Formats: sequence, C-alpha cells, structure tokens
Amino acid sequence: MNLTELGWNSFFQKHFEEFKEEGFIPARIITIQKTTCQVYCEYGELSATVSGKFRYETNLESDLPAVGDWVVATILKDEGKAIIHRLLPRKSKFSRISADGKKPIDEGGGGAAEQVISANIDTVFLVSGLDQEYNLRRIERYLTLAYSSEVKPVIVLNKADVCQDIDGVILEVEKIAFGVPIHPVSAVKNEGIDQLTQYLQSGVTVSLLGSSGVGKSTIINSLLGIDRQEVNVVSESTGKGKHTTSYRELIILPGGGLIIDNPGMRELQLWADEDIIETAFEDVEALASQCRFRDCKHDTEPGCAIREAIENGELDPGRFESYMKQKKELRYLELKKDKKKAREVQKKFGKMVKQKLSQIPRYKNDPRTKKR
Ligand SMILES: Nc1nc2c(ncn2[C@@H]2O[C@H](COP(=O)(O)OP(=O)(O)O)[C@@H](O)[C@H]2O)c(=O)[nH]1
Ligand SMILES: [Mg+2]
Ligand SMILES: [Zn+2]
Repeated sequence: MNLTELGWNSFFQKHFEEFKEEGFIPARIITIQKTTCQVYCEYGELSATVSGKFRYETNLESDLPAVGDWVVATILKDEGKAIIHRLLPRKSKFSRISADGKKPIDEGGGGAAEQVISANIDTVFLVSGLDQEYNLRRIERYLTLAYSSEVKPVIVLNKADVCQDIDGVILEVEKIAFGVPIHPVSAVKNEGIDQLTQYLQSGVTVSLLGSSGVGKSTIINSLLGIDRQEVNVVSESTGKGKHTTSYRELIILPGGGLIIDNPGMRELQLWADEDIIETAFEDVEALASQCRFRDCKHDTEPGCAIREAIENGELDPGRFESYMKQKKELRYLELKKDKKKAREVQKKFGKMVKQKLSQIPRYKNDPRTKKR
C-alpha cells in the first residue's frame, strides 16, 4: 500500500522527519477498539497498541490516537504487530464533548473534555435523512462543527426517495449554508451517489457525520458497490477462542479516496470555539451589528434589527433561536474548558509531587508504604 494513497503528504512528512532515522515508520489509524487499534502502513494492515510511555505521558484523552490519525510506530516483525509511540500533528479534527465531560468536576467528571471523533479529514459529508427525522436545526449544528474544524463541508440529503418536496428543502438548507454544496441522494436506490465521487479522489479523506439512522453506512455501501458487511466485518480469534468483530471505520474506496464512517453517533455535543458563531451565523451577526445598542439582547430593546427582521419575515425565528442556543452553549463550554485546564495543571503538578516523594527513601511505618 502506497502512503500517498493513504493520505500521506508533505505536512506529515515534515513532522515525521525527526523520527525517520530511528527505525520508526508512519502508520494511519483505521479503527480503534478498547485497547488496540488497526493501522495501515507500508506493511499493510496491522493491529497496534499504544506504548506504555506514550499513554503515561498523555494527560488528555484528545492527545491519544483517533481514527484518521497518523502515528509514529515501530513494528514487531515476529508478532506482526505495531507499537504506537507518538501522534503526528493533526491537519484537522472533529471533536465533541466526551461522555466524561458531562459530569461536573466536583462529581468526579472531567469538566469539558474534548473527544476527537476523527482526524486529518479533508471534506466532511454532513448527512441528514429526508424522512420524518429531517431537522434543519440539526444541520446548523453540524455546520458549526464543520466550520470550526476548517474542513470543507458538503451537505448530503439522503432518503430523497421518501421526500415529497426536495426543491423546497434545498431552498431552506441553502439559506443556512452559504455556498455549501448540497446533494440530495438515495442510498438505497443508488441515486445521486455518483455526485459524491467527485469529492473522493485518491488520498483524500472524507468523514461522514450525521445522527445514527440517517444512512451513513448505506451511503458507504453504495459507494463501495458491495455490501460492506462482506468487506469489513473481520472475525478475529482471540487467545480464548472467543470471536470478536472488528469494525473498520476508515475505508479505502476502490476508486481511491478514504472514507470514515462514524458509527454510534447519537446527538451531537458541540465542541468548538465560541467565535465560530460569527462564521456559522454570518447572516444573524450581520443583522445584530445593526442593532441600536451594541450589547442588544434582541429582547425588548428599541432599535433591534434582529426583531425587526423576524417581524418582516427576513429572518427565520427558528434560526435566531439556534443562534442564541449555540452561542450560549459555546459560552458555557468555554467556561468549562477553563476548569478542565486548571485540573490538568493540578494533575501534572500532582504527578511531579508524587515522583519527588517516591525518591525520598522510605522509613519504618512510612504512610506511603502502609497505603499499599
Ligand atoms: N428510504 C430510504 N431509507 C434509507 C436510505 N438510506 C438508508 N436507509 C435506511 O435507513 C436506515 C439506517 O441506515 P444506516 O445506513 O444504518 O444509517 P447510519 O446509522 O447513519 O449508518 C436503514 O434501515 C436503511 O435501510 C435511503 O436512501 N432511503
Ligand atoms: Mg452506521
Ligand atoms: Zn438586537
């Protein structure tokens, strides 16, 4: 397998240079299970684990490998396995708030912890279903995420076969997605899927984002032209003779191009910088700048350009609501992020103190010994 076909380029090459001499090789993460991953490298597909040192030195979940990451690895030739020693810098990434981040710090949660969903993405397909689950506000959320990741978004409206008014929907989506390409498709009927291949040139990585059930896997099957089950569900015998199923998330398409499925995505917890709202809600921000008062809450203030625009039908009240909601959400996240940072500093300091303490020789009845 050629590294360029896997998405390798001068950006990664530059960062890999310092490791080249020492017998390290670059590898790309294609799937992650609990403690092992599958990687692609010049030797093909291998299972890999993160080295103890790497894990120990990493305080943040987001600094560990995610699907799509390029890593610095060594090969254990006899075992046909790889060890991951480092993460190469990411060109782009999608993140959300990790499950751990939902609990407040004083209840043992991690404040707002970042969980990287996928890394080194060139283009993202924001997939929605045109069935009863269709929701313009959700597309807005995914767009905010795409803008904050600096990845080129493409809106894919799947299940066109069950939609009565595709043109109407497209008009509506166009209004919230300035200049973003929109493709209505039907994955089950294999209609419109060929329009998507233009984004999938060799070495280009496309990630699919969308709630579960919108048809991401079906789209991938359709692009592959074969049932993915046959291609990707690899049964591995573990030592105990138990069969586990490894789910490959980064897939190489026959025509070149790499695609990342994101299975198990439930509702989207935004992870973005607060100021991305200016890009995602350019239209609302432009109106807000015309309000009489700079700190207008767009509530009851006189001379509010936003309320005026809503009254005369220029601004969809639903979009305004989304704007206020996302703004509030990201402001809140910003506060939680700071707490998280504080905790990390504490943790690092704690580690240092522990290390120093362990260097002091133990004495009789030393509480450090007793604790064990
Ligand atoms: N009507 C219709 N159903 C679809 C289409 N694409 C997928 N589905 C159905 O939607 C359900 C969820 O599809 P799946 O690919 O598993 O969604 P995922 O969770 O996003 O991967 C399945 O029952 C599919 O058969 C489509 O184009 N039209
Ligand atoms: Mg799926
Ligand atoms: Zn206002």
